[in-house]
Amino acid sequence: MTNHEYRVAFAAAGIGDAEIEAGDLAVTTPVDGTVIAHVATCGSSDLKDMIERAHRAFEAWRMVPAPRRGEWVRLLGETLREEKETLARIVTLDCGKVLQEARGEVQEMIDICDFAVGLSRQLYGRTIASERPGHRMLEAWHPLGPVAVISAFNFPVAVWSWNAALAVACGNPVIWKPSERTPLTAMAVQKICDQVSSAFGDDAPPGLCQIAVGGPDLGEELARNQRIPLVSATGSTRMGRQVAGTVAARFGRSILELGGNNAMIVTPAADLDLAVRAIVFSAVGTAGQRCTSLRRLIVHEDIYDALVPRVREAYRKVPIGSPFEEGTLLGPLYDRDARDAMRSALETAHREGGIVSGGEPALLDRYPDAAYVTPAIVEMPAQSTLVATETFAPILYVLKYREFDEAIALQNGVPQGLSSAIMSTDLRETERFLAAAGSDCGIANVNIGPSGAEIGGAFGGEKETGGGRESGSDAWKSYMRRQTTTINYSTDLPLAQGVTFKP
Ligand code: UN1
Repeated sequence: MTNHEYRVAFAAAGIGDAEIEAGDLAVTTPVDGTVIAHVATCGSSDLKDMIERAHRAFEAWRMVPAPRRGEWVRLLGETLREEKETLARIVTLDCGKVLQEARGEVQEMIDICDFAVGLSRQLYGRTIASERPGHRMLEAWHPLGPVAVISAFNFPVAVWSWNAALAVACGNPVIWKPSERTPLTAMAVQKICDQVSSAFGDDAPPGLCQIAVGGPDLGEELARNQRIPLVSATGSTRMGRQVAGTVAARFGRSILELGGNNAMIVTPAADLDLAVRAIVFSAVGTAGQRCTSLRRLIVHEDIYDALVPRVREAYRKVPIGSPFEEGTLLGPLYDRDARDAMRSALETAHREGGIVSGGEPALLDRYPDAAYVTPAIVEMPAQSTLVATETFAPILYVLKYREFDEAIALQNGVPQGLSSAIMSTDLRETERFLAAAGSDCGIANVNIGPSGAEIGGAFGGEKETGGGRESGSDAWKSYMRRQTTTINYSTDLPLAQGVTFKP
């Protein structure tokens, strides 16, 4: 896109020239590596005002009936449907993912809105049998308070939406600190939220959804602030460790979605055609920059020579190009630092005896300032510290196994525990993979790759991935406080556990 086309895209999203010219934060697009905007960042006192506004919003919003709150989310979903293409183009511009995937990301927002609308009528508590005569027990779920969402550049809008759609339906305002790399997408979403609030009516309080554009200091302030009962953070394990510590020190709650180092086991019973497709999508898609990207391929020795050359061949054919061009499957890495990190990982792999193919810079003539690469496959002699480290790039480490238990041990033998997959048509193998002694990850897939989860399931993982769950299933419970109630409708006061205490 040309400079003029950027402006057209911003204007379509309601972002005026003044908002992209005056600010202190330079925004670079990974598409060609040029600076496309300067946006204003949020100062510390602005953030305090925001938290105050969020509190006032909370006092009003928690009293709005949940199904009515769901109506706000319904309108958000409707508006996103209308704005899907515009927003997808800004996502591509901001983070560099190919347009098809950017559209998928906006679709993921729409899907979670639909889910949360239904949820707004299903915030069920239980009734519980009381051990005392003439007593009734129940539990209710109440709104929690302002929720801070800290998101990463690679899913600049979907992660916010998983949190925000649930939070708002559950009665909580949201303060969003997007990655400082992708503020434009967040600004476009904020316009949509403002539009939704005005269409909704007067019972949408100002400050229901706000964005705080800026660096890690803002995230730290949100983590420290006693008035934010829940911080949901997506990003590196290093960031998560910091946020978790700060939030825990004040007894706040956090949802952490941190690094992944996802593996796929391919057994002799695998459908290899399916395996090749699943591998290429999950290892090369989003230029290997998903938390769920496939990074480790654990292949049985009997099919190793049938599979690995096919994957290598498929890699050679992957169309690399501008993420705006239809047909491109591999767009740029976020920036040249990411490419340097990829190169350094490949050099280490080579030193460790890995056989590296691919991983070279690409399209240097056309985009000298961007960071396009060819996807890399590395046949590794062992699962070294390097393999156990998440490098955010399209690098696929390939390991060989003989016994099934060995494959499971390799799969689980890394510090991260987000997603995992097995390719096999053998029921015994797939069930062992899914059993208690199988995959230790939050997500365990059979005959699909580890990435591209639907919103209906809870999303998140174990160990250094942080343990949080967002999105579907009962993840909503993290956004509410549970209250257990016992009601005595008798004329006596029997005590629990049969205790007698009569003065
Ligand atoms: C992420 O990379 O932070 O399962 C999220 C997936 C997507 C979400 C990825 N639905 O790959």
